[in-house]
This record gives sequence, structure tokens and C-alpha cells, in this order.
Amino acid sequence: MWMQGYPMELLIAGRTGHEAGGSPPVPVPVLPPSITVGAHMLHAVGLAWASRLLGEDRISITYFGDGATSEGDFHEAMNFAGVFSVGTVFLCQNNGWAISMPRSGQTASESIAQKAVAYGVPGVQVDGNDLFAVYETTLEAVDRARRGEGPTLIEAVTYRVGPHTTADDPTRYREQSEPADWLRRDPLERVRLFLAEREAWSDDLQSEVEAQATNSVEDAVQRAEALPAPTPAHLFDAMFHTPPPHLAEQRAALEIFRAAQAD
Ligand SMILES: Cc1ncc(C[n+]2csc(CCOP(=O)(O)OP(=O)(O)O)c2C)c(N)n1
Ligand SMILES: [Mg+2]
Repeated sequence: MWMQGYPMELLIAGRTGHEAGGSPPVPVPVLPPSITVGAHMLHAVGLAWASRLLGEDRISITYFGDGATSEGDFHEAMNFAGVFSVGTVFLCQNNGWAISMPRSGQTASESIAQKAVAYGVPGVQVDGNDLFAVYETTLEAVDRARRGEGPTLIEAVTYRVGPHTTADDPTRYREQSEPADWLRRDPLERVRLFLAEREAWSDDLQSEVEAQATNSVEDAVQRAEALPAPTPAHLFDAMFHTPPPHLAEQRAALEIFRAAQAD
């Protein structure tokens, strides 16, 4: 998202629940992250379809987890994309887990990629820990969509080595030894070794890049923290263009409550 131009301080603000981080500035071609698992795949299809109806040539790519493929939205999005040959690339990051639900409990399908068959869409499985393979596969799917040949479902097979969030404790539901095998396939380490073998990477360069990255993140955190704090009324502002009566009523009640608190 950052590479597409979503400012880092807004990404951080969004993560802290600040409304300002909820969407990027207008020219950035990225939608805000969907907290509702899977809901965004439909938006991606709608956007690419709308672009075609407007006579433009924009396509869309949507990223989601293995768990999201159990949502009805996934099937509706795939179905529409297949029937109308919409230029959307579906990229499933199959990391083996949806919080505490293993991939085997998610679907009886042998693979996620094979689900594409049911919608008349090509499905590809790729090593999700191989940067070059993922890039190549994505590029092929993007080119296909740009040529007007329709959607592709990509299953990038990877693994969630850590907890789902800081509130999650994977020792409660999986063997502690499970991540060890995957740690050896760390995609960053693989790229680093690949580059180092070709003398395109070194410890000095690593320290330099890490220092630069740390600086830019710290800078972005400061800028995010300097944003004016949202007020509770903000919750209502971003919901509807014209608020329905019950929300207008709740907002008015909140204002009375806040005024009473201030007295
Ligand atoms: C509709 C909906 N149901 C449940 C949740 C709670 N929830 C948040 S993340 C998550 C698991 C998602 O798993 P997956 O799609 O595999 O994505 P991953 O986190 O592994 O990248 C769940 C159940 C939610 N945010 N939205
Ligand atoms: Mg997952």
C-alpha cells in the first residue's frame, strides 16, 4: 500500500483507529483495508467492472486470506468476475491459519486455487515465500486482465509463523514446533541470500537500509501522533452522506452528554 503511495503516517493512523487513516489521499489507487473479512473482493470486482463500463482500462487486484475464501462474498465476487470476464486479480495469501482455524478446517478442497474451476476462471498455485515466483505469477495475471481476458485466482502458499495479532496465543491451538520448518523458508532471508550470492547485497547495505527504514517509520509515527485527536462525534461523520434519523438522534444525544460532562 505504501509503494502505491498510501502515506505511511496514514497507514499508522489507520492502525490506531484514527479516522484520518481510513482512506488514502484521492489520487492513490488503493482502497482502505477491510476489517470485515472478505468484503473487499466484491469492491475490487465492482471497480474493474465500472472502469470497463466507463471505457477506461483500469484493472484491480484484491488480497485476502485463506479464511476469507469461506465467506459468501468470495464466491459472489468470483462468480461475477467469471461471468462478466472482469479484469480482477484475486490473490489469496494462504498462510495456513485464520486465527485459530487451520486451513484443513476451512475447506475440504485440496487447494484454494482449484476453487477457480467452478467459476470458469484460471487458478494458479504459487510458492508464496518465493518473491520472484509471486511477482511473475501476478504479472501474468495482471497482463491477462489488461488484455481483457478476465480474472485469475492466485493461491500464494505461505505460513503465519507468528500470532494472528498481539491478542492471540498460538501455543493454545498448534504445536510449537510447527513454525520451525517455515522459518527456514523465510521469504526475506531467501531474497537476501539470493542477492548476497550475486554480490548485490552486504551487511553494510543491510545496516544502511535498516537505519533508513527505522528513521522513516519513526518519522511517520511522529506525524501520525501529531494529527488532531478525533472526537467521538467523528464516528457519525464518516458513516453516511446524509445521516438517517436514528443516527442523527444518537449524535445529538452524544453532544448533550459531552456538554454535560464538560460542565
Ligand atoms: C466477517 C468477519 N468475521 C470474523 C472476523 C474476525 N477475524 C478477523 S481476522 C480473522 C481471520 C482471517 O483469516 P484469513 O482470511 O486466513 O486471513 P489472515 O489473518 O490469516 O491473513 C477473523 C475470523 C472479521 N474481522 N470479519
Ligand atoms: Mg490465513
